[in-house]
Amino acid sequence: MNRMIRPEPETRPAQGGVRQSVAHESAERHVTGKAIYIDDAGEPEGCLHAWTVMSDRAHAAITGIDTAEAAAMPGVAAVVTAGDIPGRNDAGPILPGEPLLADSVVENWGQAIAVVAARTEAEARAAAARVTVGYEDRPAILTVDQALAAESHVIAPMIMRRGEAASAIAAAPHRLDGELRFGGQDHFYLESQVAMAIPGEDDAIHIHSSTQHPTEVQHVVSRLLGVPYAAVTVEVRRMGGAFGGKESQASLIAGMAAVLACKTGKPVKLRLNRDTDMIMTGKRHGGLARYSIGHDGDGRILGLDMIIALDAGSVPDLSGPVLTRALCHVDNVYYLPAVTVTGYACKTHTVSNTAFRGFGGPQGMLAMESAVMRVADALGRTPEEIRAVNGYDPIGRDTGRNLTPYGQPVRDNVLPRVMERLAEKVDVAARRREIAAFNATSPVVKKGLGVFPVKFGISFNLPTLNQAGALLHVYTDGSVHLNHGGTEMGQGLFVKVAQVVAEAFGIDIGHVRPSSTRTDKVPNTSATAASSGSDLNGMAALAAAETLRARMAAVAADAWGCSAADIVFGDNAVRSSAGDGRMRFVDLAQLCWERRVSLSATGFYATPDIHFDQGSMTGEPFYYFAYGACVAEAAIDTLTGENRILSAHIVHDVGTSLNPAIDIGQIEGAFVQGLGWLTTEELWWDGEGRLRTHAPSTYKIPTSRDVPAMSISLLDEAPNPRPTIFRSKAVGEPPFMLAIAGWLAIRDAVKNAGGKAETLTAPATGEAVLRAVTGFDAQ
Ligand code: MTE
Ligand code: LUZ
Ligand code: MOS
Repeated sequence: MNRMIRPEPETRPAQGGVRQSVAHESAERHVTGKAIYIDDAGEPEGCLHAWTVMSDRAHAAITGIDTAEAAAMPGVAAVVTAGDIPGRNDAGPILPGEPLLADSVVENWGQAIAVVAARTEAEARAAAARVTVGYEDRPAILTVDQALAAESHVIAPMIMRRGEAASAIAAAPHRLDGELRFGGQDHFYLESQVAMAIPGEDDAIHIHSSTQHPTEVQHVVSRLLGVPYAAVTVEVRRMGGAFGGKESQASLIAGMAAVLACKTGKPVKLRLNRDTDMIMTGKRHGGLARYSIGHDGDGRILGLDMIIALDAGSVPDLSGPVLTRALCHVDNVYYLPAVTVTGYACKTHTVSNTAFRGFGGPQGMLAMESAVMRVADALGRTPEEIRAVNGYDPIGRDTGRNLTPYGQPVRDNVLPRVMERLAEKVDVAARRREIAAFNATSPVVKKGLGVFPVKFGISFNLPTLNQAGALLHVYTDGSVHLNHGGTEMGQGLFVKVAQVVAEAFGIDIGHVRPSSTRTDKVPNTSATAASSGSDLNGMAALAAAETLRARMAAVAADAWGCSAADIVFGDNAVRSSAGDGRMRFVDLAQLCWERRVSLSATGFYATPDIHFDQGSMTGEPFYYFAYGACVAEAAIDTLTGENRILSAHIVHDVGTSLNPAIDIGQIEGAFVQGLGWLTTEELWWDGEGRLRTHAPSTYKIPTSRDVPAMSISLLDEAPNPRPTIFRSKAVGEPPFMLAIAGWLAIRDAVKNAGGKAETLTAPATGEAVLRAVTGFDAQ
C-alpha cells in the first residue's frame, strides 16, 4: 500500500480485493523497522518527559504528599498530584469513581499518586524518586477467597439462571462438586503504554495515544481537563500490540500526559517501561470457579450450579462486561437444560483488572470444561463421549436443544463440520492408542491428549457499542484516503478494510491508503475490541464506498447516456453494461471533479437484531457465533513437572475469510497466547500485595521455542449465514480459547501418570503439574 500510484496504461484486473491473502499493510515497515510508533515519532520542540510516582502500599490512607524536593530537582517542570487536576479526577471508563491520581487513599500497590514532567526521562525519574508519601496502612484484601468471605465486590453479583438447577442436580443419577483456580495474565504487548500530549491554542489539546479506544481517551482527557470533547483530538496510527490492555488502560497514561501538558503548556510524553507497565496497569482477571453438576449415566448434564469469582482488583473498570461475557460463555458448546451461574467481581487491593483477549470467555469456558472432564473421569468415558451427548443442535436439526442459558438460540452451529474436518486431519482414537503405548514404556515422561471445541459470541455484549463510522476521500488521481473508527494493533484490521474498499471500487489495493485513527475524522467510536473491528468498520467503509460509487456511477451514466444501474466497477475501470462506455477509475474521478460532484463521503454501520437485558441476563447479545476446535498433545516430566505442548491441530471457522493469511496468523497467535495463559505465565503477588513478577525475568510468555508443531485449517465453504462484511466472521479472540486443548492435554498426561488430574490449576506451570502428579504442595 506504500507503492507509488502510477497512471494505468490500460485497465487490468484489480489486485488485493477481499478473500485474498494480502500482506499486512505495514508488514514491510514492521520488519524493516520503519513503522512509526509514538515513541519513534519526532518530539515537538520543548517536549517534556514524564514519570509516575506509584503507591508502595496495597491499601492505605494518604497522610501527606511532599513534592517540594522533587520540584526543585534539575530539569523538573512540574510535579502534579490529584489536587492539580483542573477538571474531575476520574478516569473510569464505565462507572465514575476511578481516580487518575490517588487522592486520600491508595487501593493497590502501583497506583499512580503523582506524576512528574522534566526535560529528560532520567530527570523525571530522579525527581519522582524524591516525592515522599505518608501512609496510614489499612487492612488489605489480597485474594479472591478473602474477597468472597468479606463479600467485597466492585459491582453487585450477577445471576444467570434458566430452569431449576438445584432440583435438577438433586434428582440426577450422579452428582459431583468441584473447584478450579485460574490465574490472570499480563498483556505483554511489545510496545508498552505510551502517550504524547501536545497543547494547542486556547484549551485545545492533541493526544497521540497507543490506544484501542481513541474516543474514550478523548472523553477521559476532556473530563480531567474540564474542556469540551471538541477541544480534544486523539490520534493513533498503530499500536505495537494491545490485546485488550489498551482498551481502558490507555486513558490513564494519556490522562497523566494531558494533565502535565495542561499544567506546563508544553508537549509531554509519558512512556512506561516494562516494569512500571506491568505493575501499574490492569491484566486478565484471575479467579476461581466452584460447581455442582448433576448428570446421568451417559454423561448427559442435567443441572449445573456454578459460581465464577473474578479478581476485579481495586476498581470496576470493565469488570462488569467481562463478568457478563464469562457468564455467557460457561455453556460454550454445551446445552445446559437447568443452570444457575452466579458471578462475582471481587474487589481486592490489587491492580484493577481489565479487558484481555476473550474478555471473560476463556475463564467461563475453562471452568465449564474442568467440570465436563470431571464427568468423563467419573464415568470412565472419554471427553469426546461426554461431548457427544451434550452438544447444541447442529444447523438443520432441531431437537429443542439449541437455547443458551441467556435465551439466545444457537442457529449457526457448524461445529459438527468443524469436528469432521478435524477428524480428517488427526485421528484422535489412534493418537490416544499411540499415547497409551508410549506411556506404557516411559516411566518418567508421560503424554496426554486434549480436544477442545469453541463457540464464541460475536458482538459487544453492550448492544450500544456495536456501531462504527468511516470516512473516504477519492482524489482526482484515483487514489483513495481511507479512515475509520477502528484501530490497528497488529491484527490486520487496516488491510482488511482497505481490501473491502478496493473490492467496492474494483481498484488495486495499492490505490487505497489507510490512515491514522482520529477522533476529529470519525467521532463517537467504540473501542476496537470484542473482535468486531472488521465486522463494524468494514461495513462502515463499505457504506461510504457505496455512497461514492453511486455518485460516480451517476456521472458516468450521464456521460454515456445510460442508466446508473448499468455502471459496473472493476478492473481499475468503470464501464457500462448497456453500451461500450468505458473509462479508467482515475478518469472518472477526474470527471466527477469537473462536474463538481463531491468525492468525499462518510459511512456508518450498526449491528442489527441484537439486544440484551443486563438485569435478567437474557436476550440475544450476539449477532452470530464463531466456532473452532483443536486437538493438542502434551508431554510432562513427572519428576520435575516440566511440560511441553507437542502438537496442535486446529480447524477454525472464520466464515468466508476476508484475508486467509491474516486470519491464520490471528489463529496461531491467539492459540500461542492462550497457551501462555494456561502454562507458563504466572502472576505472583507477595503477602503485602506487591506484584513480584513484573519483567520477563520472572514472568514467562511463550517464546518461539514453545510453539508446538501446528497445523491450522480454515473451515471451508462456511459463509456467515448473517450478512456480515462479505460473509466473513470475526477472528481476533475466539481462537485464544483453543489453547484450552493444550491445558486438557497436560491434564490428561497428569491422569495418565496416575496423578490427581482434578487438582490441576491454571496455569499448568511446572510446580502446578508436580503438585497434581504427586499431591504434594512444595510451597
Ligand atoms: N492481534 C495482534 N497482532 N495484536 C493485538 O493486540 N488484539 C486481539 C486481537 N488480535 C490483538 C490481536 C484482541 S483482544 C481483539 S479484541 C482483536 O484483535 C481486535 O481487533 P479486531 O476486532 O479488528 O479483530
Ligand atoms: N463487551 C464485550 C464490552 O463483549 N467486549 C468488550 O471488549 C467490551 N468492552 C467494553 C464494554 N463492553
Ligand atoms: Mo479485545 S479483549 O476485546 O480488546
